[in-house]
Amino acid sequence: MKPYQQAFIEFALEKQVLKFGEFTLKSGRKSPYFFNAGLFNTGRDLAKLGRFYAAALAESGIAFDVLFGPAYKGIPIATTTAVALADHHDLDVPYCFNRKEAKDHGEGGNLVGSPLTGRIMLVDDVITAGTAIRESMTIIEANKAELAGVLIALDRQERGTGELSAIQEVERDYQCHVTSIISLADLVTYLEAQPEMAEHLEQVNAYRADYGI
Ligand code: OMP
Repeated sequence: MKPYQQAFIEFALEKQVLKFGEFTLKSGRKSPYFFNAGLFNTGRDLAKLGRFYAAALAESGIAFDVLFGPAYKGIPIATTTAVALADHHDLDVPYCFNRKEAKDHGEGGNLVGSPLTGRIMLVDDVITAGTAIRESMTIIEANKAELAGVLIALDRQERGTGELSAIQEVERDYQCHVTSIISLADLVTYLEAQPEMAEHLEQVNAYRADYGI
């Protein structure tokens, strides 16, 4: 695990974005942990979050032309990532987001920001079943753009409908790379080094045995 990944786990724990307990996921699965990116909810949090996304993007080496943040949760993520790329990586990258409601006046259309053209890097919080990504693909395809990759904060590394993870299904279906700041494997590595978190580790490992890939 890279130092920025360890720092990201500590940041998520500190902000209670990452919590242990009993949670019911969108899929109906009962999970011993949950990642709620909405709790990165101050200006400083958002600035810091952007730096982690930008670091993971630089690390991935995936070439892209435009950052796309799907409504709603992808919007602040794409914005802060674009700012961090400019401030910390000397990269001035165009970004764009969609609105969920169609607009029939003003500039029209459902996209705001840069045109959605070329190789698109989609940024979002978490992928579990991949539903949100599939919705975004419809928008990207309608604009005749191409999905270069997807960057999320946490890869839960869970099985999707079959033996592959939801993320592996997205990679197969759209021929793109999906990358994350941290994965469940990184979280397990972190927990293994924290003796006071042994109980959480045990529950996460049991969950992983049931639903992991
Ligand atoms: P998909 O759109 O099915 O991939 O699910 C992603 C959504 O799962 C997120 O937008 C959240 O609503 C939710 N989620 C989390 O935010 N964090 C988690 O740790 C787990 C989930 C989830 O319900 O699976």
